[in-house]
Amino acid sequence: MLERPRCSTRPAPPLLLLLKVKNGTVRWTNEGTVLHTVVSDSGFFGSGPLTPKAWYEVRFDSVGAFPYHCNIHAGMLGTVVVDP
Ligand SMILES: [Cu+2]
Repeated sequence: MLERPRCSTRPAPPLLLLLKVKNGTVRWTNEGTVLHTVVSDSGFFGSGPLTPKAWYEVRFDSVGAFPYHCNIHAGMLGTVVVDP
């Protein structure tokens, strides 16, 4: 378990999804007004449709880069980067 991973997004944080990191867990919160999803490009994790204000959490136990996207909006991309 990584206690303090440094997480960031590339190339830009997905609009309307707020990234919050605590104790190795990343939480995405839908700050918009329409549905979004958070789906790992590799299938490692995936949320269902998130309604406004709904959130989804994933705990990262290994270092690496984890690209993800929104299934609903093609331009919504991000990468969680977990450093040792
Ligand atoms: Cu979306």
